[in-house]
Amino acid sequence: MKCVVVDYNATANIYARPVEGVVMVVDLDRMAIIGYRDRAVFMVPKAEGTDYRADKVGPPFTGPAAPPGVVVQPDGRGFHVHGHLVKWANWEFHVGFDMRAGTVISLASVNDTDAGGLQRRVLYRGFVSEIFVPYMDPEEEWYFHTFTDAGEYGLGALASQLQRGADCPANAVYMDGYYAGSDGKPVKAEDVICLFERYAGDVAWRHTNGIGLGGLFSEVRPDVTLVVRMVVTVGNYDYTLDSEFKTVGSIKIVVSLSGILEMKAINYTHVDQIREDTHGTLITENTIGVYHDHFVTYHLDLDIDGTRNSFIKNNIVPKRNTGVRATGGAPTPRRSYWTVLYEVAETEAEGQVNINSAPADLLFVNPSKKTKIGNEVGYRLIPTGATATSLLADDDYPERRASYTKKQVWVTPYNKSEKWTSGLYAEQSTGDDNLAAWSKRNRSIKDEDIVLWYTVGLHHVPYQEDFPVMPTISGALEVRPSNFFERNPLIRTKPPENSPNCSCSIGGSA
Ligand SMILES: [Cu+2]
Repeated sequence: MKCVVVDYNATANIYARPVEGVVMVVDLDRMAIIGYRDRAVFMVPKAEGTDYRADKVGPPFTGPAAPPGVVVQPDGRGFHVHGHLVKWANWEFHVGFDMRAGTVISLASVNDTDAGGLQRRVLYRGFVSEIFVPYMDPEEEWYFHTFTDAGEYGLGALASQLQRGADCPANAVYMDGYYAGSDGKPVKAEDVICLFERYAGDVAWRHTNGIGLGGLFSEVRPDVTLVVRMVVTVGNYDYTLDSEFKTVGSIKIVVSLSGILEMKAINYTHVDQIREDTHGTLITENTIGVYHDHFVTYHLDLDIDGTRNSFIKNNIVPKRNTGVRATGGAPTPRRSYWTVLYEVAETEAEGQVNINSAPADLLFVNPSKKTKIGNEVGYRLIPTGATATSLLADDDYPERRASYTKKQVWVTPYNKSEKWTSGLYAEQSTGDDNLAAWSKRNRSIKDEDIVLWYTVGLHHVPYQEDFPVMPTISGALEVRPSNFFERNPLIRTKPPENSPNCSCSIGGSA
């Protein structure tokens, strides 16, 4: 194992004072240093200003302060936990713990009140398969900083004990996790998962009517959601991993990044001194925050209203108005518009999508089930920011291991051995056991039990605000009902009690 050297005698921020230029190789079996190289000498950054603990940054606490808030649920919690089975509003799902994947959501189904209260399956199983974090400095002390966090360390094994009232709000309930320690003995990971209802002041649907039968009125339904959260601290980085269930039938999957940058010592104290590519940003004196990526890849075994699904690309394509009805146009002043071209992905090659290449709605449908008016029952994928893909060369060693990061979307037929996208043994992987390698078989994905692999990706160029600890930044995806229900499933949701926005006139007719 390669080891770098830091000086943490004068600060709790162990990443802030690297002894740059020194790298060692440690034989973990012999517990011996078998290689040592001191390539160059750099200034060790100062300790002052690196600590982020409350008693070191204050008092006085001169930072911005919002007044504290409270969560009030006058009727109590709206969800029930039976063992690991959770029931809330129109959702039922199972919450599990895995030392490699962290939280595992399985058997998620949504209740369809318009279909007589039928419980309809959405997700068979979903979890984080890998977090790949390659750094962009090719130098001797840095080239090997290309982490596969789940495969090397285990997200569940590194899950942090959630801080009550801070990591999760006051109305949260907590779950423990258990796993086998390195000595084979069971390890209890206390309070590593929390569940809470979120009242964020958002609107599920609304409309203000101005004219006609009802006159002037507003109908508003608040959006209340249920969040399942785990925080994983992988060395310097902290990932908050949320699955948010919405009454509209969506599951929003969010990763929020905080923690501490990996820092490189340098002799410069001002950007004017820098002539060469330092592979990062000068974020404080003598300190470079090194460029890197975060690729968080989810394994989502969707079962949309049943096991056999197909992957549909509704390609959004521009059209020229021909001006002639016989060719699909209209004799109007409009010159262009867009329309949707429906495409079924037959095999895995057609299931690989770079979502930034062309506009399309990506759907997972059950071809054997249709709505009353004939649309295929489905869910669509909605990427929400953070859609970066890897820019590394295909023949670069970390990229061979994580070549799937060239595209955000892969769809494969379910195979029980295909769980870990960088391979079962990610650390030793040479790329022959990863998602891209499996997909080379180009199996059929039409009307099969298929799996969506989605990668949330960020190119992280550090900025000074990321020091000494980084404010949270997020990326997400959502899977949302799309012709799954016969209509808006919230249409018969009762407005809140005593709401001024429930079918009450807010003025006279226009
Ligand atoms: Cu980062």
